Amino acid sequence: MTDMKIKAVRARAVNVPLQYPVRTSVGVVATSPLVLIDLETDTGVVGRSYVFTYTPLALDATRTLVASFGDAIAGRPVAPFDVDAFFAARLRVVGRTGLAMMACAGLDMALWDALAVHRGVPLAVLLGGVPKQIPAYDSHSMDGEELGVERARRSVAEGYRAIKTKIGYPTLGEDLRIVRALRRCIGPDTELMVDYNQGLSVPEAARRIRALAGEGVSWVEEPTVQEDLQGHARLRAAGVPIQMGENWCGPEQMQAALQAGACDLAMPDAMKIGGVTGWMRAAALGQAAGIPMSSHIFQEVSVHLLSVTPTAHWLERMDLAGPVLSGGVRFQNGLAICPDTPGTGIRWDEEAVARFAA
Ligand code: SMN
Ligand code: MG
Repeated sequence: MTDMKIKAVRARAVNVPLQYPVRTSVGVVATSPLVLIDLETDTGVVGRSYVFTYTPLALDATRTLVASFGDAIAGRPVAPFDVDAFFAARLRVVGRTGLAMMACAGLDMALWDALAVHRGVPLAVLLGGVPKQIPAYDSHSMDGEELGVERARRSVAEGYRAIKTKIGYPTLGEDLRIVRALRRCIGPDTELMVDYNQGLSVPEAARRIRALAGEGVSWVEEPTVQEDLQGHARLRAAGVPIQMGENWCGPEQMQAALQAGACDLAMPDAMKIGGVTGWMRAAALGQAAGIPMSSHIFQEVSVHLLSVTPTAHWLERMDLAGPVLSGGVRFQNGLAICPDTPGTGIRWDEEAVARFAA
């Protein structure tokens, strides 16, 4: 019988400023809308996590979902697999997708944090591993040449050995100009990844990727709409490794993509894949397929998850919650340092939470 029960869930909405807006070829994420979750247990331990809603338009609805789903599990054991099965059943008819999956994943991450805190160990240790130092790439945006080069120069100076930029400018010529300017700045030994954020048609993506094939780009991410698995599979022949996964809703969608041969590399999102529980199931798929597996945002939880992922590849460094966190992940010489404190290490800066309350 588990010795810890869920007592109550608190869900708070904040809209956090970003040092750099996340500019993509399909829109701009100007601020970081987050639902902060405090999962209180009957032992006094509190599990913490957050959900990123991409747009403030989804913030209030997601907060409401987290709060109502939290009410539905009050009194149950702090047992993430049990809670996962509960929501899989209760949301079967409506479909555990979109905001509902995000809310469930947020609660899952908080449950795992509570378990680890209760046992006084880092999440990576609770999962059976040891806190590791994970190679991290610095993730930038469609910054244009001047800001793009300035950010790249700073990242290399800070010790990053890989950076990602977002492209999908109006013309292929602009994409190539940016990539070549960044390459001149970072030199031949720093990896360069590009992210199209689903912005191209398959024929246009094939044209652009073939042109990029000579530029030493390490991966092309989400070149076309992420639901088009056959399209992604065809683009693998264009000459640059295809990366995708941040939009897979649950491990089942990862399985479908792998079966379709959609990608050379995988990067599930700790939230959309279903939290810690979803990630661990995805990590098993990644191991069976022998596919390198990187993280997508959620750097605080992902550094623990990649510490126990058999095909761990890169951790994405993109700080979406830092202004409301006290502490967080430390980066040194291009490595994400997994904390050896209990839980995930997520702790709120309550003054900032109040300041950015939505
Ligand atoms: C991304 C897009 C929108 C918000 C955060 C991150 C991007 C990525 O697709 O891979 O970093
Ligand atoms: Mg991406």
